[in-house]
Amino acid sequence: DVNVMKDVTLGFGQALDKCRQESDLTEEKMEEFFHFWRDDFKFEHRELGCAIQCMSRHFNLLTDSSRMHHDNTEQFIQAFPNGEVLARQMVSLIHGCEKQFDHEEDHCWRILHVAECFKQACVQHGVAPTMEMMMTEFIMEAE
Ligand code: BOM
Repeated sequence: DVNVMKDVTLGFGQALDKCRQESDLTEEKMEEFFHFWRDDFKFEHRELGCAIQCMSRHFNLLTDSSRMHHDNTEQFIQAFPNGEVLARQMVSLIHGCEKQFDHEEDHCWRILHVAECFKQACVQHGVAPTMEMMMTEFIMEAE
């Protein structure tokens, strides 16, 4: 559900700082990772795709061809509270999106398109967290 997705996003977002430099993702292009869920967030910077690739690698969620590693991704999600309720659904949503953009050879662009498609799929399936939830939790974690 939406709460699990909030926790997974914040967990995944922990790798953003580590990946900023190598992906050239400036704070102007994305301040914090949870902005991903803003209604008006634009998926236009290739650097964000590179950053998501780097972040996924950090958690060992990619195969050698920079596609999602299904087992590792399922385990990653299951490690969050109630993660088992979303793990399979998320893997299947991401995989469905990967299939749509498999022709894109540039990994950074492909992953950016997959990420945007994944967000839309989450909204459609009612598992996308609200910005209010994201910000409240983010502030609580910082205190
Ligand atoms: O084909 C490459 C697969 C890349 C997956 C990109 C998925 C979108 C990730 C951005 C949002 C993340 C929120 C939670 C992390 C789930 C693993």
